[in-house]
Amino acid sequence: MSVVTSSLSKDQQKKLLSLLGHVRLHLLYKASVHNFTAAAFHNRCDKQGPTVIVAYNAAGFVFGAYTSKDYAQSGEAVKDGDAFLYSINEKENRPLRVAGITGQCAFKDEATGPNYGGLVFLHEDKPEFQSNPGTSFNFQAAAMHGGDLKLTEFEVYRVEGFGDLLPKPWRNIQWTAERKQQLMNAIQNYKPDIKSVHQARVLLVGPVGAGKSSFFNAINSVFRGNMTSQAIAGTADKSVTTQFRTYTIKAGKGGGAVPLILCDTMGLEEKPDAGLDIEDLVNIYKGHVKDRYQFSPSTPLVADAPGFKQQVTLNDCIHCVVYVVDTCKVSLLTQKMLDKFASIRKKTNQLGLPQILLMTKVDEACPLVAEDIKNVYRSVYIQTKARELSESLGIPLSCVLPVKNYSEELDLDQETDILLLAAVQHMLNYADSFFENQVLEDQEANDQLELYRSSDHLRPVLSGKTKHQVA
Ligand SMILES: Nc1nc2c(ncn2[C@@H]2O[C@H](COP(=O)(O)OP(=O)(O)O)[C@@H](O)[C@H]2O)c(=O)[nH]1
Ligand SMILES: [Mg+2]
Repeated sequence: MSVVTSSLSKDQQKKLLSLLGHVRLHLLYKASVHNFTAAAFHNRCDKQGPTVIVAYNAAGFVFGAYTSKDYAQSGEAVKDGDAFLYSINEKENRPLRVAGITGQCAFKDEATGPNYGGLVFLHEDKPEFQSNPGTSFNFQAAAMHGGDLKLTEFEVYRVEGFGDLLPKPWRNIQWTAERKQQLMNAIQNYKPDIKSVHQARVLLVGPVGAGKSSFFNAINSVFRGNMTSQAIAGTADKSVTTQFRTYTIKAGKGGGAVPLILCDTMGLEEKPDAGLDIEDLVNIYKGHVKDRYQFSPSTPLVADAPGFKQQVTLNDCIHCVVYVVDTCKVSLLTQKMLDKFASIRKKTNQLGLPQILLMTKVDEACPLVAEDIKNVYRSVYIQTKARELSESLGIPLSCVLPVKNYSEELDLDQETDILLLAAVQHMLNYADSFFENQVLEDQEANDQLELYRSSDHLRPVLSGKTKHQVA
């Protein structure tokens, strides 16, 4: 009996796995061997759990669809927040990944070939597919398959290993009481590199309900040694937080302030006139927004309003931006929300602010993590979601930090604390890199002044910046 082998090259397989995470692919069906018919496909691929379709055309495209659901010829439209279309191209290092249109089904589970709306395979039992961008999935036909609608090969693989634990964690964490104490000491004794700055100011940005307020509460609880809920957390659809709040953290009851200020904002909403406004955000970055300023999405803060702080120093500015995303909702982030993130990232990059991505609710997202938080860096699911977020938001994986905030618990837990504290330490390290840049910029500005003093040329205008003031 001949063995059916995969047509994927090593490079193609690597790229495909980069979309799926730490999984195994088991070839179920190969059309050139088993026939290009819907019946042959269903015979081998029904009720197999998560699968990925790999289609090939003569134009050199390798593309297809992933679904976490079964094919079962039920006649139903199947919803699957995890489903996506993809395309791998030799010339592109990064595969194209297209998430489904919100509210639309991933595929029609019928006796036909796999029908993902945008891509319909084995149409009329022929080695062909139909391309309908805009149905269930939005994509550019040229980038997906190059417009060549004939299939040279068509394979389906079972995706195995989701829900597994990695043999080795992808980040090493010491889960000991000593480590917790070490992290607490390091954070409490933190000193910004610039003498005039007293503490790192970290801004939390993200959709409503992502866990921004809960993160502050959790960190505050860790330092207090008991559960606190100073920032109001909630579950309402619309932003519960509508004020700009800056929170200081005390080390123990009546203890000194930890050199970290966490700033909590109104949530991001996808509609243009709702949620945090980008102009307001820039004013926050520059330190112009006063504590307890009441946001109004339809009327952003203007320079002469009472909530606007005129005189600002580097102390008032944001030193590190933390995007907060609910791990359970990673696959459900809409294009509009991703666009909002992209425009915020662009602005934040322009201002030279370091950025971190916090993935909250890892306990809700993965039962293995709910069972034991120490599994956070061993859960295949969490790793996959971290990669997915890093890809879709364009943030390096090294800046993605999964955490669990306290939500229903009455008592603190050492391991949860360590994960939270490690995230804070990262934020302080990133704030440091911002301070380093400020020192360098100042130095450059001074050097430039010196240069012009010692010559007869006109003095340059130094972008209107005074020392330690951000334009
Ligand atoms: N299980 C779990 N629930 C969380 C976590 N973080 C936040 N929550 C819950 O999610 C809901 C929204 O959180 P909130 O902090 O108000 O989100 P915000 O709108 O970003 O400030 C609340 O009910 C929290 O208790 C987490 O890490 N794990
Ligand atoms: Mg909030």
